[in-house]
Amino acid sequence: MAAGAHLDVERIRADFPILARKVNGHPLVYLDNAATSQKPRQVIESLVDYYERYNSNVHRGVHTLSIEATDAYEDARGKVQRFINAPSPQSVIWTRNTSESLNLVAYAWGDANVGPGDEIVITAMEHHSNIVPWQQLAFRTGATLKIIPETETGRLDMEQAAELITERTKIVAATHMSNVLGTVIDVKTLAAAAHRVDAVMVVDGAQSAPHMPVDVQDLDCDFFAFSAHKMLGPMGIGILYGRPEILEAMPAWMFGGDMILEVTYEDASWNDLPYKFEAGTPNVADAIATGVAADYLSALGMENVWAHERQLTQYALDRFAELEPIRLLGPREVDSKGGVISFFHDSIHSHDLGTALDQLGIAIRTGHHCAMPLIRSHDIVSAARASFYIYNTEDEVDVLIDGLKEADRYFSKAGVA
Ligand code: 7TS
Repeated sequence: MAAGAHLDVERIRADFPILARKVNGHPLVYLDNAATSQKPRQVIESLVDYYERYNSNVHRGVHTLSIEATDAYEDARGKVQRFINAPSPQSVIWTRNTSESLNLVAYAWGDANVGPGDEIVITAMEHHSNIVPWQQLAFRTGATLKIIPETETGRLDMEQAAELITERTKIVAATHMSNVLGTVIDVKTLAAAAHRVDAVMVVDGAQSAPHMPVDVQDLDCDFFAFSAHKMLGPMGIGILYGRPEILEAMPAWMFGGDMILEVTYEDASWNDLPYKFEAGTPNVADAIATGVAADYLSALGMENVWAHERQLTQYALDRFAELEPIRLLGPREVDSKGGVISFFHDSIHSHDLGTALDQLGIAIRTGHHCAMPLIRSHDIVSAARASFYIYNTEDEVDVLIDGLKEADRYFSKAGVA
């Protein structure tokens, strides 16, 4: 491990089969981690192991395979509980992804507690998944959506936040880290403001849980949503943490097998937490593999993961300064941002930049990043984005910068830029 290094990146890279791949004749440089992360062999093997050795339905079998599957499924819940320091396994609900977790809160808690004249406060940095469920809740209930603005330097305007969170506020919903700007939001302070007016605090942790230490009890949030696929786990599985007493009081949302206690033709009653919110056969294999992913990250140490990414981001920010026609979105200082750098070229469309980089084996994301209001507020329609993870290196940042210089030269010669 190199001096000053927080992670043994070479060793980590050896765990990720896909990183050995070539794309368009070049070694893959995967810088689209905010969209989804790659998966280590341990996670892939866990999926194969489940289907080869103990695939079975859970919570209903007396046979060995079902008992093994149930034990592993619940064991994984415990791993995720420890990963975010949730107070109990019952407060950890498996969903499909962050989007479903947020919809669950909007429907189950929102429909029961929000009415005409109430206010829902979100931020100007939200992914559509943390805008539209609240907008729809507002339409259904007659509530109003309020937006905490971004400052000139790409941070959240906390003074405005203090003014917008009032006695009328029922829900404050904020991303912990912006998927476009990389800005880390002080959700702990927002939670305190929400609680002063008896509102609930919902945190979209899709971009934070994979990259930094998260302690939901320390944040004092009421709900925390994230996706396994952005933290080395499989697609199709997500997590909703809910404060236990709120989950107890919250009505069920989806109905069906496993979530019931007793059913007659006249009525039905609900199972205990967390099963009340897990209707139907769950995604057992992917839950177990999520536990493996959480273990993988915990073994590295989330402090080290965060330090590695910030170091890499600082390096990238310094190197981006060499690129004249390219402008950055979001804070320029790593003390207030994580490993996401969004940028745009004065005269080359981000899709063209993305395609040019792909020719060199470099994977970035381009477009509106599912955050149209945020992108538009910067008077652009599209941006390019590089986002880092545990296996990325300074050499890869160099490849990106060289690639951008090459694209700039190419399009300039073609008379486009
Ligand atoms: N919230 C944030 C902050 C996100 O970045 C994303 C996904 C989601 C919610 C939704 O997660 P899902 O697992 O339910 O889809 N963000 C991105 C992205 O930035 N590029 O692709 C997906």
